Amino acid sequence: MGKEQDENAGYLRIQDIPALNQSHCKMRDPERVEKIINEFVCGGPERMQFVSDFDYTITKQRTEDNLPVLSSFGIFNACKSLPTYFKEESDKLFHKYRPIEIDPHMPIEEKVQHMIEWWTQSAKLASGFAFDETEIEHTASKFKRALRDHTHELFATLLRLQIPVLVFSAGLGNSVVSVLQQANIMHPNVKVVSNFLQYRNGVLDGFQQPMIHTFNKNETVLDGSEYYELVHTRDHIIVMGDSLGDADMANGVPASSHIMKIGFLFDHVEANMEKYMNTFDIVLVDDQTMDVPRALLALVEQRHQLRHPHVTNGAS
Ligand code: MG7
Ligand code: MG
Repeated sequence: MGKEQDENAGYLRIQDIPALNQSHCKMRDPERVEKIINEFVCGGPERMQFVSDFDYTITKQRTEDNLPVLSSFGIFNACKSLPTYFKEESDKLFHKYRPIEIDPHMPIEEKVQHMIEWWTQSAKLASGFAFDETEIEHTASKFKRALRDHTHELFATLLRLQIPVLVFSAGLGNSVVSVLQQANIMHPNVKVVSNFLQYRNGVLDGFQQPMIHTFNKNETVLDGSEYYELVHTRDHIIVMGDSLGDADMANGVPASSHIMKIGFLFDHVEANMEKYMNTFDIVLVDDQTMDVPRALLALVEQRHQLRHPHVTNGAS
């Protein structure tokens, strides 16, 4: 009887979810957020998937000691054995193309051409010399300290609930995997889709296909893949990112899906606020933790345990 009552305990309210009532947690449409949470909770973990950006989403935008956090490409560029011209040329490309990437006025279609050029030239630059990947591991080991607070707990919950996790990065996959591995969160339910180094005859030969750049970073590039097969029936999706383009990562999933988009905003808060509010369902201002996504999953897990006490909680 008690169980039945709990199960019908009714609609969850935003005001009863402390993580969503923090002053830095902003929502354009709290009713919509509330509705999606209730869909998630009713559907249970088996309908959920989790999609996250890596750079400055899994890693922090700001660390306590204010030490800069390198991006996944940055970790590669910091490797000591790279040819001297590499860093110079790579910086030149960055200074040419980065302003285009974030230009608020240029239309996306026009940007795409430039981004393809950037990633292509970067791949060419990373070609024709020997490179030992353990160097990436060495640099990456310093950046496991830069993961958002409670990232371990988040990934442990996702594993416990067997929710597939896609870490989607237009950066360098080798660095992403290395950081996740060294932080012990590269669990079997975690898949990294990104740009990985390619070798030919023992020397570096750019990146493997398909190229993942800022504007094709969405589930359409997964079409027909093994991962797509795994997740295409999971229509309850949490998407997390720190850039506006990250909100599109779930494009390509069926239109009937329920998607909760969480955006981490840190730089130029005032100038960016309106766009972030219009793009993400939840905007977290200078939040260097995983507490909000964890709170959502905790609600899903609680209701799931009430329904299936024998499945998820062997101890009780
Ligand atoms: N980004 C894209 N490319 C490069 C590169 O070759 N070097 C460096 N340092 N950064 C690059 O995490 C993805 C982000 O990395 C940047 C080809 C872009 O700004 C992209 O959004
Ligand atoms: Mg990012």
